Amino acid sequence: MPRTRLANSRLYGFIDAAYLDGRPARELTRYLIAGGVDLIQVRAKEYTHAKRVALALEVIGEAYVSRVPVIINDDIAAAVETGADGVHLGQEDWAATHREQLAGVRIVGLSTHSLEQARQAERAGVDYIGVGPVFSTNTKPGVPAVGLQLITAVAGAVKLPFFAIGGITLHNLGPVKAAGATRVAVVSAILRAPDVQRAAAQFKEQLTS
Ligand code: 3NM
Repeated sequence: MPRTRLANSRLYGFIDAAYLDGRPARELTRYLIAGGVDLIQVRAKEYTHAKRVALALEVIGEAYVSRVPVIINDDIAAAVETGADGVHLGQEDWAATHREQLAGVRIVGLSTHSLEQARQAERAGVDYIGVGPVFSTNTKPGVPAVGLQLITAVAGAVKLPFFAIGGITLHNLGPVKAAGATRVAVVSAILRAPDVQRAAAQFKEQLTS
């Protein structure tokens, strides 16, 4: 994926196994894409590798039609095996990862929770970062919020594309944008919405207007 495409991305959507609630991943993927997400992350923390691969293949099969890139959370082997566009790593996984393991991976994203981590990620040459959790969130319970100040600090100090993440809803998107974010990653406010496509479209509309 060319860097410009990543830079032009605004809305990062998820297929998070914890929020499927029995719904087919393919159908949710279609709704996300119809709503305008620019990237999709497959996040299945509790799944076995085999189950994660199966889920990723469903999402990739659907997203391929629209050429929306699919990123796999944490599981580098799953990203390579499925031909996904990239992998997203947390700080601990990143620290435990040898660079050669990422050789076949086109896009590498990293979660960051401080200005120093964001700067380090930029120096390390990752393709994008997440910055959060901006607000406390049930999707990542027990993790303290970093607040809007960190968004402003990262926006002023880091050139890498960054996605604000964590507790972002249609109601607080205004302040998140005002703090300096042009891109957001959203799990529950889209997947728990009564109409997933509409919720994604509303985020996209607010991010592009
Ligand atoms: N990563 P929701 S916060 C997956 O700060 C994730 O790195 C975070 O889910 C980080 O949109 C988060 O439901 C949860 O709050 C995002």
